[in-house]
Amino acid sequence: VVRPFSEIPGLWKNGVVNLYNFWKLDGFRNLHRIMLQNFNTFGPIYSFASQGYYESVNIIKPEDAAILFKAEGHYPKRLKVEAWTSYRDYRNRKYGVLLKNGEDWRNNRVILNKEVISLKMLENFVPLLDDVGQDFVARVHKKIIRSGQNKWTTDLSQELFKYALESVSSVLYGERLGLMLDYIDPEAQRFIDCITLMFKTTSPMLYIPPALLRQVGAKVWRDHVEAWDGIFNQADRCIQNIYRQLRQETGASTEYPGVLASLLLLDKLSIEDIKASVTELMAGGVDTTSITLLWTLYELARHPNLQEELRAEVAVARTASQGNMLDMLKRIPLVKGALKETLRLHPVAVSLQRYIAEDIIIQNYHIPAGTLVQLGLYAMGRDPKVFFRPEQYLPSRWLRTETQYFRSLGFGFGPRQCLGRRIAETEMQIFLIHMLENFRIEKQRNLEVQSMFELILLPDKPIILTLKPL
Ligand code: HEM
Ligand code: 2DC
Repeated sequence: VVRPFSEIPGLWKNGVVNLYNFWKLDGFRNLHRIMLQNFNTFGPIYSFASQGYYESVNIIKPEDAAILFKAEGHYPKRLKVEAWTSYRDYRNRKYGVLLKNGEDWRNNRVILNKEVISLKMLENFVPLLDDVGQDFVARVHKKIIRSGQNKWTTDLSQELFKYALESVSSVLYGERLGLMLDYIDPEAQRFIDCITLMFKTTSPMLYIPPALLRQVGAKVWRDHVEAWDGIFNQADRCIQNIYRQLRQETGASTEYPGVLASLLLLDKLSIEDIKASVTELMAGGVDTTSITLLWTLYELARHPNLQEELRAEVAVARTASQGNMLDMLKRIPLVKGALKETLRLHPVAVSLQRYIAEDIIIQNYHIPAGTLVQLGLYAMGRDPKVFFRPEQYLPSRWLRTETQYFRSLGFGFGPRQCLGRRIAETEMQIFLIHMLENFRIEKQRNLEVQSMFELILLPDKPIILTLKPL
């Protein structure tokens, strides 16, 4: 017999006690480990209430994820990040595709899909992203020469932020910001810093309502507003710039003009809607890919033999495709496996969530429509019942040997999955190709890095790597 919702094991009702325990465990930074621990305590399904207003059922099994996503309905809805909607309401700015819901979300998303995530756009994106990749490599070579030691030892995160922002901007605006140069626009650097601050200040507001923090004038709310203001101002500048150029242009150019200009010319979304979503794309395109690349370099440094294997695959692909990058990307399955493996062990998103649109049965419990159900992505990636030897970094597991059914979910699933997925994947693949072709990646002995939660999962200490020319 199916058991009722109320019998799901877990931390029911006492939201205040939960929140207090959470605090004691430094929960704001440990959400991923707390979820893991809860699965160990309660089994593959548990409920969690904090604040009373935010109650969810947590699941971990791929088979259960399949049930969840079949019940997501026509207008899939994630956990609402109140800090983000509060800012927009406060400043009277429109929601973009990230924050919209229902019919409005769907209308916008359908049009954005064609310009941002359709396979057809790859041929437009690849030359732009390849240029940025080549410039990154040239920049590293220069740093190596300047060091006078034939190597460069550094925390690459700032360089990767710039690489990621340059990449996503080149696709969005069809032109370069110039972040691979020695002297960069201080406004661009400020944009990068604002995104980091925006994520960091969001996580406490998952548990303490932003409206309250705003009323008492809390620093975290003020910092959050300052961060989004910086993000919107910089994005506005970029958008205005393209808008002006478009109005001055006469004859139709044959060159691909970028996502923003394409959307403006298409004329199917209002300018305000376009601005809102392009701002979200620009902001969503920095920390996500750069941190995933940093984790990947870290894993390659820890596994020198695997690094050689990947290098060999890239060399063969280069020859076979005769330098055609679009073709080359079809010949690097192990590099793609490495990226999936990175997102398994170091996912950007600790969980995926949906408010389910219909009643479902999971682990023999009845869950009514409207419930917030969370898939613990970090916990699933490390579960020995789901992945054979989960602690091992094995890109080849994605080639054939193991089943992949609802296991590769780093970008989410279905019509509400990551809109930037195609850009992210292509940008990261091209980056790894160029890095493997040019440098050996090494790390210091005894460097053990773990994840910490600042809305997205980040390395808990600087990752110092050494790059040596081949
Ligand atoms: C949504 C992951 C890069 C823009 C999401 C979601 C995840 C995710 C898990 C939620 C999906 C769901 O609920 O099913 C990632 C990862 C990235 C990445 C792992 C890189 C490694 C990017 C980039 C952009 C971007 C580069 C922008 C160019 C967005 C947007 C949404 C989203 C706009 C909201 C889509 C919607 O609600 O319709 N991402 N992302 N992401 N991401 Fe990404
Ligand atoms: C954070 O409990 C933990 O891709 C919460 O590019 C549940 C939750 C809800 C939404 C998730 C968020 C988590 C992590 C960061 C995500 C976000 C949806 C989109 C966002 C996964 C798991 C991200 C990083 C976007 C951000 C774009 C934005 C900056 C404009």
